[in-house]
Amino acid sequence: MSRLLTTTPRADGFRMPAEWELHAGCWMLWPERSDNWRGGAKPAQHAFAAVAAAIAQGEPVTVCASPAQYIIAREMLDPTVRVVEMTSNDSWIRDCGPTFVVNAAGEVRGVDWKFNAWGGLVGGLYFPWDQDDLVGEKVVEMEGDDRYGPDFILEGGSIDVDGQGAVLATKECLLNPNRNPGLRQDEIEQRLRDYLGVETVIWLDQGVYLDETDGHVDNMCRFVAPGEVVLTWTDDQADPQYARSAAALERLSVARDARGRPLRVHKVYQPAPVLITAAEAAGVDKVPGTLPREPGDRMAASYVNFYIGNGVVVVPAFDDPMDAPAQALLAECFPGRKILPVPAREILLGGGNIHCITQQEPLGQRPAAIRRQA
Ligand code: KQY
Repeated sequence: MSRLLTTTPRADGFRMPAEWELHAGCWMLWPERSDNWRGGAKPAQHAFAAVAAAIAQGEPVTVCASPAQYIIAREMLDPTVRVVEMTSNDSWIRDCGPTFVVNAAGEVRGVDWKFNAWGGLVGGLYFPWDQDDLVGEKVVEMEGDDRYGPDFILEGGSIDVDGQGAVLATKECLLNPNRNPGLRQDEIEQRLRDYLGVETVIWLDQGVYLDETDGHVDNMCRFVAPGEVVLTWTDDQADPQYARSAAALERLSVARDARGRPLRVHKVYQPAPVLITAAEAAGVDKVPGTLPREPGDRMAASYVNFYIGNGVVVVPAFDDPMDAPAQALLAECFPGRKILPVPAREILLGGGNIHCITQQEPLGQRPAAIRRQA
């Protein structure tokens, strides 16, 4: 039984754990829409299946597929991956799915944010988004967890927590009038405190150049440990990304986390610009109301969009000379985990990357009867 709560996680003693804390599992949505994914989503489906198999090395993975795609997903996904039927508008569960919170006793609850496809009718990426908006509630109900349902638009990729009271976010996204136009910055900060159980909001101005989410922080800068972050970087001052990363570095170098610690910043060099080819663009159906794909468009490629799973870190690979240094850096940041690169161009062509298509569920202390093996 899953109850809708009218209190807040903060008031109830809950907090969002860091992604490196133990998981009960990972949730994904199966891609299929041909106006976002080229070739009827078939290349993306192979990429999603590779991500699911990599994460499944360390924790149970559930992939939600539409009724029309259920059999196909079941066939393409590793047998260790659970497939369940669920309707959605697309496959970005980081953003339309729930954020799980835990308390000191290990109880788990879900926060079911409002979702408007990254801006609704003011620059949003597709219409409608009604089924995506139900995904958070459906996942939390399937897990039998209680849920909070704030009247607040937020995507999971727009925040990143250290589990010890700090959250990273960009003003480009959270203060964008296409998200919560009625709220001031201090009111948005209070929502983050209330629903993530944090104390300190570390604001960056912008995310990655041309990121169609309005600058999600999970593509730009992530915690890798308390007091430690990775930041996407380039030394090329002619690249529009340079000013964005340099401004973020300046901000991070004076920031303190909730426990007063300064942040150690690791620069992760971005790959060379990833441009959509004519053949790739031609494979995407043009539909009014969905962001079009044009040949030569640059996608917001970043290694920072990795998933931290039990025992593994699943990292986007772009067949680029910077792949190996990014993997080496992450291996240093996560000494106890296997670094698993997965070819990610097909995910990037849809507008996001590995972190955007995954959503972790913390282990907590669930009753043994409903606790799957983690
Ligand atoms: O990167 C994400 N978190 C989502 C991107 C959505 C792209 C839709 N075309």
